[in-house]
Order: sequence, then structure tokens, then C-alpha cells
Amino acid sequence: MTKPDLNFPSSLLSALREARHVVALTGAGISAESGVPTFRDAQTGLWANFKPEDLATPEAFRRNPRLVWEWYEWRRQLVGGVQPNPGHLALAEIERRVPDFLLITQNVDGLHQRAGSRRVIELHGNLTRTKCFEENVALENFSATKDVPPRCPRCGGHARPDVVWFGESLPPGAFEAALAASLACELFFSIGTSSVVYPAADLPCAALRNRAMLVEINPAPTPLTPDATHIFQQAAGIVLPALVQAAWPR
Ligand code: BV8
Repeated sequence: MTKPDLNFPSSLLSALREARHVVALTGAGISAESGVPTFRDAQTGLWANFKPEDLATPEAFRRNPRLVWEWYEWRRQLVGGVQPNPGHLALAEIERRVPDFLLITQNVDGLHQRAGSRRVIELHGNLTRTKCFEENVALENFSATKDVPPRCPRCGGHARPDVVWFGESLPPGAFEAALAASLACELFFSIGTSSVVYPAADLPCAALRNRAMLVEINPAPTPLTPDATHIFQQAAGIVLPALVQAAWPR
């Protein structure tokens, strides 16, 4: 892999070395280099004719529970077959080096935890977990019946992925904790997100209200780009390991 011509401003390197409170918000882009299509990538194969935003809703599930369940089954299989990439691993390293580091993710793939990150807020849930659509209660083990989606053994309702769909509230307390950390941090990273989904997209704005240094890592510009202190328009899997190496040379 060619060495990136990344020169990190000394202000960023010293901020990262000296900060106590650092927050990173990630989106689907950080999993792209693991081979997980981003949320707004053109869908491929079986799903080429569907837009994720049209599938990730309770209405879509009510209309066609089998279709939505099978989309998540496909994504679960895909995620189960990939590995965290150097971007995920670099964030786990930053957590080990910064006194108070919080990772807030919009992703539902669980790759941050598999990379070793421990302080993670999953704003939008996790597709490896399942719950009952009717009772909104976790379903640990449901016998793989012939039903697709499987049925809740308690009430007979449909099983669904434990993710937050459009129009649904975030997990209780998740956004409040993420907002409090964003309002208190000195350094905020927005990584691999198109910054269009709310309320997650409010978090970097909260950091700016606290006069935090804002760093955006995304090959493409986003609505947040004009407000960023530092912008790295390259892949997270390239920028993040290089940043860790520059801040804490081995
Ligand atoms: C809520 C889980 C309120 C499922 C997701 C009308 C009614 C209700 C709400 C709304 C409404 N109108 C608007 C809203 C708010 C709505 C919203 O924001 N809509 C948007 C579309 C305008 N939000 C909600 O509905 C939220 N809930 O507001 O509740 C409420 C309150 C009380 C009572 C009831 C309701 C819930 C939002 C959560 C939706 N669920 N996911 C699933 O994943 O299947 S969101 C979905 O989008 C994913 O989680 C994804 O992570 C997230 C954001 O997308 P990104 O992560 O940014 O991914 P994207 O593909 O867009 O971009 C990838 C980026 O990576 C790109 O910029 C690309 O350039 C970059 N990239 C690519 N490669 C790399 C890279 N970057 C770095 N390195 C690389 N290698």
C-alpha cells in the first residue's frame, strides 16, 4: 500500500496527545474497507432494486416482513464473513491512549467491538441482536421455525432485527449519553458518515458549540465539511492508522 502523503498539522497531533475528552462518531464508511457496502452505496445483487431507506422502516416490515427480514439476514451473513479493518483497529488504539475516549457509531455491524473498542454507543442498534416486533423485547434464542421471519415464542409476533429504523426512537439513554460527551469533548472526529441522518448528525454541532476541534475523515464532502477544523478526504483505513503513527510514533 503506498504511503499516504498525509501531513498532520502539529495542532491536531498535540490536541490528540494532550486531550482528555475525545469523541469519535462513525458511519457506514468506516466499514467500507471491510467489504461492507455503505448505507447509500448502490445496492447490489438481490437488493439492487431496493433503497435501504425504504427497507429500514417499520412500515416496510409490516408491509413485507419476509423481505425485510431476509435483507437483514443477508447483511448478517455478510458482516459475519468480514473482519474489522485498520480504521476500526486504529480507533481501538486511540481508546487505549486517550484518558476519556468515547466511540459513538451509527453502524449496526458490531465491527468496532470486534476490533477491540470497549466504550461504544450503538445509536442505531446491532443487527446481530434480535427482538420481538410486537413486544419490543430481546429474543435470545428462538427455534429456527419454518416461519420467515421467525415467531416470538412468547407472543407469536414476528422477530425483527434489534436496529433503529427510520421514524423509530433511538435506544433509551443512547443519544443523551452521546450528546453529553459531545458537548464536553475537546476533539471530535466525524468518520465515514454522510452526516444526513438525525439526531446523530447533531452531535458534531454540539461539539462545535463547546468549541471543540472538529476533524472529518471522508473521501467525499458532506454538509459538515465547511465547519470542520481539519478535513482528510481519504479513506478512514488509510488516515486513522497514519494519524495514530504520527501522534504516537512506534
Ligand atoms: C428519529 C439502522 C424521532 C438500520 C439507520 C420523519 C419522521 C421521523 C423522523 C424523521 C423524519 N424526517 C427526518 C427524520 C429523522 C430521521 C432522519 O434523519 N432521516 C434522514 C434520512 C433525513 N431520523 C430518524 O428517523 C431517527 N429517529 O428521529 O426518531 C422520533 C422521536 C420520538 C418518537 C419517534 C421518532 C432514526 C434514524 C436511524 C435510522 N437507522 N440504520 C440499518 O442500518 O439497517 S440509519 C442508517 O444511516 C445507518 O445506520 C447509517 O449508518 C446511517 C447514516 O448513514 P451513514 O452511516 O452516514 O452512511 P452513508 O452510506 O450515508 O454514508 C457513508 C459515508 O462514508 C459517505 O459519506 C462516504 O463518502 C463515506 N465513505 C465511503 N467509504 C469510506 C468513507 N469514509 C471513510 N472511509 C471510507 N473508506
